[in-house]
Amino acid sequence: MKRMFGVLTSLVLLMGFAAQAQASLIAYTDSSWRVTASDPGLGNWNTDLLYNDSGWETATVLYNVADYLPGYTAQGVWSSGGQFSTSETVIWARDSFNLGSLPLTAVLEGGIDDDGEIYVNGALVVVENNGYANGFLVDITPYLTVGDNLIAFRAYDNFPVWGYNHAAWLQVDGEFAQAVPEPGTMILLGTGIAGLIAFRKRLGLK
Ligand SMILES: [Ca+2]
Ligand SMILES: [Ca+2]
Repeated sequence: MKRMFGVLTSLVLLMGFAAQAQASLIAYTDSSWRVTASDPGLGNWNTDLLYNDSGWETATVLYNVADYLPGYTAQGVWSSGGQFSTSETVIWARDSFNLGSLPLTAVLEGGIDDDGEIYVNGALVVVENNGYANGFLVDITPYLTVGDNLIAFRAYDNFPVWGYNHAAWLQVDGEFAQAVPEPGTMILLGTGIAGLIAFRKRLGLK
């Protein structure tokens, strides 16, 4: 009976292992992003990983999103003019991230004060043009690729009635299939398989 329990446990472990997904933070706005308040024009700033953004500045961090939404890693960013600049009311921003494998799911979440567009590897994935600050959440899984990925956005403040309080943040959270089981799981699986073999022998199976 004990052995039977061991076999059942090993089967449950095997099933759990097969279905396991590992949550992972893929990208988020912080001071490492490249930002400019000067219109880059109709270039390839939002489509080309190799676009030369050496003339751009590093993002100015305005606040930690976690101060308002616990659990988030992203930071609210803008150009060096800061959150209340009357001259830098539009920014262009970009960053890249590397994926060793494709995630099972990847969700882009964030907020812009007030509007803008977000691109992932050149694909337009978010269009914000409702005229006020708001958040968004979109599945970007189909747009990702193994290797380097480009994420870029333009954000603009179009609601001066309430002040030029511009800011933007985004975060990409993914779930990956767990490719390598942890050592502890390996031992448990090994024990389970040994138990399964012993159980089959007891039943006269080879
Ligand atoms: Ca908006
Ligand atoms: Ca605003």
